[in-house]
Amino acid sequence: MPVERTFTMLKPGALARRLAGEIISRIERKGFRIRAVKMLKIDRARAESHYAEHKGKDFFERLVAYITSGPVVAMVLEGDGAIAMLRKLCGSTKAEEAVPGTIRGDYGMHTNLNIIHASDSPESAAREIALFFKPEEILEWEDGNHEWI
Ligand code: 3AN
Repeated sequence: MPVERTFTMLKPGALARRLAGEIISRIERKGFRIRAVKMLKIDRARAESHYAEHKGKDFFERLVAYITSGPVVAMVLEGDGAIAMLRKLCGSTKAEEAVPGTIRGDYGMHTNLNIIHASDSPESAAREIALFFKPEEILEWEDGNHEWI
């Protein structure tokens, strides 16, 4: 598996429900290395850019309203096959299909109040990382744990 970087974002519901620490802990425990993290409030322009592929869909306005309603925690994560691995840890987009044991399966009842975003491809990961982080905000560091994870 190649080492990949992926982008994730804990959405406003995660902070409002005080689940941010718990979710970050699950991500770390799985074995992802955090390369960058920041808390911010997304403005409409950035929300529309992030979710550009959904513009025009019936849930788009609700999605933008939700994602701009409060702070989010954005992160760059790294690991072997990190993009697919994080999607697996998050679980299905649809709340009714998200299996218990996954983050979405454990913490959500409604698709439109989905609490975590994870990039779905190398192209999305690169685009989303660039939308939220400057290159100098992504830290190169080693913890010596690689052979154990
Ligand atoms: P994912 O976030 O799993 O890649 P996408 O890209 O299809 O899924 O959808 C982006 C976000 O839009 C989801 N995380 C969810 O919050 C919201 N969303 C997707 N489909 C629906 C839907 N049918 N109804 C309401 N919200 C939706």
